Amino acid sequence: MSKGVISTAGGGWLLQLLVVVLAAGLQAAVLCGAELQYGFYNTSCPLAEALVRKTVSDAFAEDGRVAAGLVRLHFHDCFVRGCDASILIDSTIHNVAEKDAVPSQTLHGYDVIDAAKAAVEAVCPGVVSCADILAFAARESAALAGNITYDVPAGRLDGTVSRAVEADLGIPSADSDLAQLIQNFTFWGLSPEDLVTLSGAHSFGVAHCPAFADRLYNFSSSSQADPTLSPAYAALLRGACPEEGSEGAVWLDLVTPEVLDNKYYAGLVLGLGLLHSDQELMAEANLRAAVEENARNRGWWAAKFAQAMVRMGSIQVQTAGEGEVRANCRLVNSSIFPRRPAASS
Ligand code: HEM
Ligand SMILES: *[C@@H]1O[C@H](CO)[C@@H](O)[C@H](O)[C@H]1NC(C)=O
Ligand SMILES: *[C@@H]1O[C@H](CO)[C@@H](O)[C@H](O)[C@H]1NC(C)=O
Ligand SMILES: *[C@@H]1O[C@H](CO)[C@@H](O)[C@H](O)[C@H]1NC(C)=O
Ligand SMILES: *[C@@H]1O[C@H](CO)[C@@H](O)[C@H](O)[C@H]1NC(C)=O
Ligand SMILES: CC(=O)N[C@H]1CO[C@H](CO)[C@@H](O)[C@@H]1O
Repeated sequence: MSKGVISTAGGGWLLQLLVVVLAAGLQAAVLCGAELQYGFYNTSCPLAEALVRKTVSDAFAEDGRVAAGLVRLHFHDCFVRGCDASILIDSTIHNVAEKDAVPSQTLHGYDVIDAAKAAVEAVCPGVVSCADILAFAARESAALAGNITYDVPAGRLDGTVSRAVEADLGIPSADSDLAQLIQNFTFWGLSPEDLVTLSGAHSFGVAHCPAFADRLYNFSSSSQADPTLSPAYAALLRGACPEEGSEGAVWLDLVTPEVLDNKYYAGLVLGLGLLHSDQELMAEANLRAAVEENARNRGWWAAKFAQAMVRMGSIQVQTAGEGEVRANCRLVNSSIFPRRPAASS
């Protein structure tokens, strides 16, 4: 502590006060703010990430489709109440949970999360949250299906509330136009650029006919199909979904349907976006330029995707306080262990 500062008159005192107030404010922000940490389970459960990796890669070897399922589960988790594993909670006689909402009907991969959780609980019971396991599982999926690797900061707590109506209202629909999509992402602190980057997750996995059939039949008075859809692709899709009520499934990315890569963007440029919400990324000049850049350069997109997944995985996370570490990812208050203590002071 310099004597000079203390003995300086007037402005010096003010300045010092300002510095103290600012520092206190910053410290408060750090303590109250939900900061995730890389290697959060280094000492409390050093095997956690490896066990999730093993479980997901075993499941992937059995059925490669689980990778897309797990990435989508993580997205649906984070876009309702933040990344708190609220999507994993089962409905009860008292409560209809998110997983029974309309946009959740085609979600899958819950069994893989249960298996990963069981493996982790066996070595360190009550320590690793379901929300972190889901974030790790999505990361392993990106590695297995896309050779995209990144570190996942952790420390999320599991929420205790899950309501179907919130998923019905909050998960963006495939019919959304660009303005709605941007609004949705902005609400969660993600940029229009993140919207473009994360939509690249539609480079693997499937969509079922009801998600896009309105683009194929009776689209408008002047056109049977959506004119932004390539006519040849529309014809192909009508074969897969012979009428508006068809239930079949179609790959989201025609070119490399099971690989998480940038071919999705090449498809958008050619009018091969399956969902209206996909093709909408071409509706604005700056975003269209981003699509074209992604289409040209896989590594460039993959690096942005990894960073955007970390940002998505940080949405409204709770690291202390209200949340818990569930023992069973499907059940609230299933742990016999005390809650993680609130951050001190
Ligand atoms: C931009 C807004 C988004 C909309 C409107 C949207 C909508 C949809 C729809 C309608 C489906 C097909 C569901 C079905 O019919 O089975 C789907 C599938 C999928 N979505 Fe999205 N999605 C969006 C963003 C995202 C994001 C940000 C991610 C992840 C980062 C993601 C990952 C996936 C994956 C991996 C699938 C394939 C799932 C599977 O094969 O089971 N989506 N999405
Ligand atoms: C965990 O270990 C890694 C590697 O040594 C380190 O980078 C990271 O900061 C550690 N995290 C915590 C929370 O201790
Ligand atoms: C996976 O990516 C790394 C660089 O991130 C690269 O060196 C490696 O060749 C890639 N592997 C495959 C199978 O594409
Ligand atoms: C399209 O509209 C016409 C006239 O409204 C109707 O008769 C027909 O069933 C519709 N087709 C589909 C596939 O919905
Ligand atoms: C879970 O426990 C918390 C805290 O004890 C309580 O407020 C909440 O109502 C419980 N929720 C359920 C679904 O049991
Ligand atoms: C927060 C937000 O903007 N949510 C919207 C996301 O999109 C759906 C429709 O697709 C709206 O109903 C939500 O309000």
